[in-house]
Amino acid sequence: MEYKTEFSFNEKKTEDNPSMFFGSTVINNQQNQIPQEFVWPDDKKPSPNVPILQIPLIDLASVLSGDQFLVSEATRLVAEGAKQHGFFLVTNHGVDEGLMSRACTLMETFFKSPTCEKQKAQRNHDESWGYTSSFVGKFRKNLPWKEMLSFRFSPQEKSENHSQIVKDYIVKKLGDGYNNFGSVYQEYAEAMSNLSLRIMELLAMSLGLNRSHFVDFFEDNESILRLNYYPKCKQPNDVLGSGPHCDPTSLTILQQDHSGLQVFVDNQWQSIPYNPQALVVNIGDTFRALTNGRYKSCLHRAVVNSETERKTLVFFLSPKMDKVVKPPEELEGERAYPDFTWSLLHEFVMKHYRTDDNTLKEFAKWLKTRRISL
Ligand SMILES: O=C(O)CCC(=O)C(=O)O
Repeated sequence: MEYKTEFSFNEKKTEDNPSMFFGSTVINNQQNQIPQEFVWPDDKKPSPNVPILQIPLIDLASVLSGDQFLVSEATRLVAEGAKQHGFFLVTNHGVDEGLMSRACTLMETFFKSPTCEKQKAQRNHDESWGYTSSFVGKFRKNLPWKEMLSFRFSPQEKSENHSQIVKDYIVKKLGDGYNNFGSVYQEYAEAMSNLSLRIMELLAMSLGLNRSHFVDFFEDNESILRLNYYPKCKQPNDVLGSGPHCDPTSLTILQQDHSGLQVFVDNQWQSIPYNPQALVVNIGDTFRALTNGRYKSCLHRAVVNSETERKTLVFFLSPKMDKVVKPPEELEGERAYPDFTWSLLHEFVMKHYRTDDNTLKEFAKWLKTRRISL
């Protein structure tokens, strides 16, 4: 099916930062020239050939087997990757292959439906879930060549209210016809939340901490599941699917159907190798702060192409909003960042700051001006 929607542009400045706005630009792939809002400056445009980043490949089954040699080898590899750039791949992760494949295929049901259908789930500008019609964004230029549908997820809410937070949201916004769609992403978010806790065990061991240290911290996580849809583009070398950013969240798990993810390491963009059996994991700023800066969160971006659309499913693990983010005693020493809550960092990146590799430093300054003590 040809990707075709109308083109519109609305904008609204925020009170806090006049250079940020919430607008909506919808791509029309039939136009010969792509709209100027999507064209990135020359120094930020993607280069066609970038080297492939060497990143650790972790066989999670071997870690769960408890074999001491395999566990220590895996923790060594994870620590190495986490200190260099924060990226690694996991295989044998235990997430059902059928579920992963349904979750990827079903994205088309939504993203290829008419704009008015998708806009039933339109994201509110102060929330991080809902549909962003290509290009409802906070910025008036350098727009990302993509559409997104995001859901809040919390295992806690499920057990407390017997609700299915992802499914309930989908059916409420899009109607009963989306029952199956809702069940799939509910199940997918639960699987990714469980997987993220297994990866947290590995990360804790790699830092010499008690295996359950971060599981206890994240078991009532308030996370986001995001579906990214990158249409084909006639000028792929002028645009970016996702602009350079560091994830402000704690841990990111990404499933992709084609390559396109790049990371800025050793002063150059390098691409994450595409491995259909593997999920890509990366550390975000909140986890960086939890390790007192020992583990890195790294600038990354997504490129698009003219041949195929690309779909990615991304689970962003975050702690419960009001939990204090503070490194454990074992990792203390000179503090790299002040204590904070995810709720405050979330407010900062939603309202005041476009995330980059300085987010935590700028956030620390902002916290001082707010004189917030936790
Ligand atoms: O889709 C990708 O490859 C990257 C996605 C990403 O970085 C994001 O959604 O924040």
